[in-house]
Amino acid sequence: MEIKTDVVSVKDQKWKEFTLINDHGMEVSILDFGGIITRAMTPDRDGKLENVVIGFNNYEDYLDNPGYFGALIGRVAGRIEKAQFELDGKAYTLPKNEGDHHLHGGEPGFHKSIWSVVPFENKEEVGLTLTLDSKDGENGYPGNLRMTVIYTLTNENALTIAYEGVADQKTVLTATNHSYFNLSGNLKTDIQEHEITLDSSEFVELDEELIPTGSILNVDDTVFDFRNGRPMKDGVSSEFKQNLVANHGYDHYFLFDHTKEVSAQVYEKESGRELKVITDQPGVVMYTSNNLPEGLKLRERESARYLGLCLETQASPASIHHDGFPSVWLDKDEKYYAKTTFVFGVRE
Ligand code: G6D
Repeated sequence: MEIKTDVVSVKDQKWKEFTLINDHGMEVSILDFGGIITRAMTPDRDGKLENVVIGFNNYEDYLDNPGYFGALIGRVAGRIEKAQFELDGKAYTLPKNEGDHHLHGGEPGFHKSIWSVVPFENKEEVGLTLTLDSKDGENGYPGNLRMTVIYTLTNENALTIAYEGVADQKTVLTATNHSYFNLSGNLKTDIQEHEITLDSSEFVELDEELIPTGSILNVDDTVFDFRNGRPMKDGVSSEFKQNLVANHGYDHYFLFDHTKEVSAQVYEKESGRELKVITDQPGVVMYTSNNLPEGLKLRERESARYLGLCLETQASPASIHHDGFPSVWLDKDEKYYAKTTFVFGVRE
């Protein structure tokens, strides 16, 4: 096990990039800026190590990062309708950073903050403990919040992301990581042939602005039924309204049935790579990069639609305005805790 540390100069800033390396050669590189996963090298069925996440070639591009590549997201991942909510009789207004709504914690959010990083290492695992203090009123959110995120890489090629948060006032919080996975290796192909399996029989209906309508729909007899595996391309060709509002793909919160240990699984048959997601979260936003800006300079090529699969495990911001959704409310001094493990394997 090894941790390499590099200093990256970006304009007048100096960021640190930590590369976690296990005994089988798997590598994950993470910045103190936004806790961004810039690269993840995993083996294909022949043992060839290739990158399986979208990342910029030029680190300066993470200053903009319109797709939130690889970043920690918060305080609230997803959209808060009309950028407002009421808490204990007081109205809170957040920045409207996407139309009339608030997306992914606003700017600078978790994804553009410098986190304090402490590496750790033992013979079974290597990792980083990241901490961030978000002040009361930052981006309109109530409460002084102390966030801790622990990235851990094991010799089972598992990357665990554990989140902890506590605030001195009641607030809202659901954090995630916004990596775009592409198991073909070095972005050789897009993700349309990736086979996806989700332990989920329900998903959240969206309106034309991608805002939850308050309805939860059943996946039966739709291309949202991933219980027995389905190629992502089914959502691209579908004429189902929910695929059309997402601009010919998926951008939806799936509620897990919790009938299996593995809540989500992705398989890419050419490389043999398989990704299993094990999480304590009630659901996941699966985004198939339908709106990925084209022409961005990535490590291996220019960006294009459908180049990465986001599996943003989290609770649902719809719970702010509707009953019956996995809650994002956090009481004063209550410990927020979330944990998701991404296990990178191969099928022969
Ligand atoms: C688009 O609608 C999608 C979001 O789900 C995604 O997180 C973002 O791009 C990066 O706004």
